[in-house]
Order: sequence, then structure tokens, then C-alpha cells
Amino acid sequence: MNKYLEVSSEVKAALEAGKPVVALESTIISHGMPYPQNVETALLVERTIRDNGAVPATVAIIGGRLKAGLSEAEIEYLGKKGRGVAKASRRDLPVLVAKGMDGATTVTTTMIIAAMAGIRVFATGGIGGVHRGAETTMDISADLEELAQTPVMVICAGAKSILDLGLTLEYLETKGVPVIGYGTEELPAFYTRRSGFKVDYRLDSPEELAAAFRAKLEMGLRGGMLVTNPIPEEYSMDPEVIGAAIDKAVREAKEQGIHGKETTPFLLARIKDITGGDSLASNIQLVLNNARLAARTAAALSR
Ligand code: PSU
Ligand code: MN
Repeated sequence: MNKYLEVSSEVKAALEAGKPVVALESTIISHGMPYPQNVETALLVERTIRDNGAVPATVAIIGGRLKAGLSEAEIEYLGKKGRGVAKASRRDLPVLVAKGMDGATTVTTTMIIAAMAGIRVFATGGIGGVHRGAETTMDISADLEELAQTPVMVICAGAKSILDLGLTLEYLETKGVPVIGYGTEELPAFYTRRSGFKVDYRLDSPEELAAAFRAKLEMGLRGGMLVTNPIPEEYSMDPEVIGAAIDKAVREAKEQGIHGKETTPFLLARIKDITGGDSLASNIQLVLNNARLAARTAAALSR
């Protein structure tokens, strides 16, 4: 274990005993949802993971320490500070750590810290990907590179169509990342169950997910696996309504010259405002749904 890593005593005990652990990210808390729903959701996600037989390990950088397993007070702290906390991707780690700063971990950095701690399964809402217009902006999330190199299974609800989903799948194919649909042949689009794009494979149980990931690890193939779990039907949104909101948000980002690491948080916040909070309710439900699947998959993997 490296000297920058701090694993909570509960997570450490679970890992040593071979019990299932699920990593959770913190950018979804600081940048993905408004306070106080962000803190409420983060705590509810942790409880859901416990109820399904695993130990939650929310990941963040606090005072320059890479933390796997946060206290309630630390979650509250990150949630209240919101966008005042640095959004930390791979390139941010060296300076944040050396300066003793705080950082909210994205999918990328949560994977990095989970792997350092020995955690194999990670639940979140949506991943970053190839942005619309990337042919000219070159805005491609570091999440895709991390999936190519770090051995963690990421369970999400697909990706929002703030991204170019077709190009995102092409990129993952090039990088050798298996894209699995959980109970579906179609890539889910976060707020909706369908996108029109096919996944690589459909698997139907936590045991099947665990077996595929175990095979990948045992063959020594580098990188992770992306599991896309569709939002439950009853919480999915009208594709026309959410599609129009996303198009509007993307247009505004372009007009206002939003770029770099600001793009995704800007789009997420605008979509929430445009849909008047309906999207937030769906967002919370899909994260809980992913937490349940991740806990059961981590349990299958530890058997
Ligand atoms: N997409 C979402 N919700 C999120 C994010 C993305 O639907 O909360 C966050 C995640 O932390 C993800 C990050 O890893 O944004 C990607 O940022 P970027 O596009 O700048 O790589
Ligand atoms: Mn980007």
C-alpha cells in the first residue's frame, strides 16, 4: 500500500476478510447534484450497498490523502463545498497530493484509488466519454483511458447523450474495453433505457458479470470492464423531453465557450435546471439501482 493511500478501518477489515466492497465516486456528490440532495443520495447509496451485502467505500482526496471509505462528516463536507472542491482527474493527483488539497474523484480517479486499495467493483451514475463535436475540440474524457488500463469493473447507467455515444463505443472498442449490457442488448442512455446503439454482450446476472471480470483478471488482460445497467422503467424519462433539454444545454455550452473540465459539470447543472428537477429524481434512482447490482456483483466476485 502506498503512503498516500488511506483506507478506512471498516473497508480495510472487509478487504482483508475477502468480503465484498464497492467503491463510489465523489464528483457525483460535489459536481453532479445540488446540496443537500447530493449528501442525502450519497448516504442512501451507501446504505443500499450495505443492505445488499457489501461494504461501501466512497472515494475522495481530503487534505492530500487518497481516501477509500469516508465518514458521514466527510461526505457532508464535500457535499456542502460542492463545486468549490476541485474536480480531480488523473492529471490532478500529483499537485493535489503534494499540496495537501481536497479533490472530488471522477470515474478515472475513483478507479485509480480503488485499484490501489484492492477494490474491484465500482458503482456510479454515468461515465464521461467522447463529447459531441470532439472531431474539432478533442474533448474525450480521461474515463475512457482509465477503463483501458485499470482493473476495476464500473457499473453505470450508460452515458448521457451530452456525449456522442457512437464515438464513445468506437473508442472503447479500440481500447479493448468490454461493454456489457445488464439484461439488455442496447446501450442505455442514462435517463432512458435505449440509445439505438448495441453493446458488445448482454449478461443477465451478477454471477455472469463476476465470471467475465474474473476471466479478464486471470488472463492478465489490462484494464476494466464497463457494465451498463438500464434505469428502471418506472423512473425513465420521456426521450423527447430529455433530448430537447440536452440539446439546449449543449448549445448553451458552445455559445458560452465552456470548455475543458467545466464542460460536463456545466451540462449536468443546466439539464437539471431546464427539466425543473425531474432529471434529478431519475438520476438518484438509477444510482441506487447501480449500487444494488454492484453490491451483488462484488458478493459474487468474492465467492
Ligand atoms: N456524467 C454524468 N454524471 C457525472 C459525471 C459524468 O452523467 O457525475 C462526472 C463523473 O465523475 C465522470 C466525470 O467521471 O463527470 C467526467 O468528466 P469529464 O467529462 O470532464 O471527463
Ligand atoms: Mn473533457
